[in-house]
Formats: sequence, structure tokens, C-alpha cells
Amino acid sequence: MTQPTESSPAARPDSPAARPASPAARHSVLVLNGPNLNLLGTREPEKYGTATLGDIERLCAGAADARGLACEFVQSNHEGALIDAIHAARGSAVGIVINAGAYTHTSVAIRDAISAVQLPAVEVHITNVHAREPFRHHSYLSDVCKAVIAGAGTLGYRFAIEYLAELTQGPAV
Ligand code: CA2
Repeated sequence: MTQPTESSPAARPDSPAARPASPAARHSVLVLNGPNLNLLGTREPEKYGTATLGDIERLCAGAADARGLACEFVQSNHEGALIDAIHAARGSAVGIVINAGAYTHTSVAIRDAISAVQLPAVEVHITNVHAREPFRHHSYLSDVCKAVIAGAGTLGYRFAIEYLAELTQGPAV
């Protein structure tokens, strides 16, 4: 089973990973998962389904591979680590798929990071947040993302990868 990744990519300001790469080197999608999503498949299956984070990573890797892209996966329960990963993506990714979990509804800092890197981002939620508690109806991220996918379960991650591939690589042949 793929272990959830706590580590973010190298993010030292002077490191190669923190510098924008040449267009030819940018062939990956950053798939970012926020707090508690490491528990997927182990708790509350009635709400979040039975797929684990490892299953989601395999789903994303397959969808990306079909379009000639790779994926980089980061899961963290810490806001700063998610922000570091977004910054590092500037040098290595064509776009970002982000399920920021509960930080979606609280984090101006993650919003600012997405804005700052100027990479196309897709906000994903496994559940339909608009059919849940009112505090989940507002997202600080939606208007700085190119698209929002909510309520499609884990398939939402695949849709997000396919959309980013279309946007950045052109139509599938
Ligand atoms: O629907 C989504 O994907 C959410 O981003 C999930 C977040 C929630 O705070 C958002 O409002 C919507 C919660 C993630 C918690 O994940 C768990 C997984 C398994 C067991 C318990 C929590």
C-alpha cells in the first residue's frame, strides 16, 4: 500500500526545485491532500467511501500516465507543509489538484499560495460540501482555482487530472 506522504518537495528558496523549471521539464501534476485525508478508507466509510489514500494515488497516477504526465503526491495535516508543497510545485508541475480538507473553509494562507504560484489548480472534494453543514459551503480556494469538483467521490480526482491535462497539454488524441 502506498503510504501517505508527509514530506513536501524540496522547498529551500535557493534549491533547483524552488526555481521555475524550463517548460520541457514540467510534466507532473501535484496532488495535494490536507488534514485527516490520510484516514480515508479506515473511518467514516458512509461519508468518504472505502478507498484509501493509496487507492486515490493509484487512480491519479493512472489518469496522469494516460496523458503522458506524472503525479507527485503530498498529504499533510499541517497548513505550512501544504503551503511549502504549493510553492515547490512552481518549479516542477503543470498544475495542482488540491483537496485541502477542512483548511478549504479556513485558510487564507493556502489561498494566497495558490494565487502566488500562478499554476492552474483544481479544488476537489469527495463529498458534496454544499449538501453538508453551512460552514462547509464557503471555500477560500474556489475563486483562485480554475475548477471545482465536489460530490463525485474519489472519481473527482481523476476528472481533475483529465481537466488539467486537457488545459495544459491540449486535447487527448
Ligand atoms: O469532501 C471532502 O473531500 C472534504 O474536503 C473532506 C474534509 C472536510 O473537512 C471538507 O469539508 C470536505 C474532511 C476530510 C476528513 O477525512 C476523513 C477521512 C476518513 C475518516 C475521517 C475523516
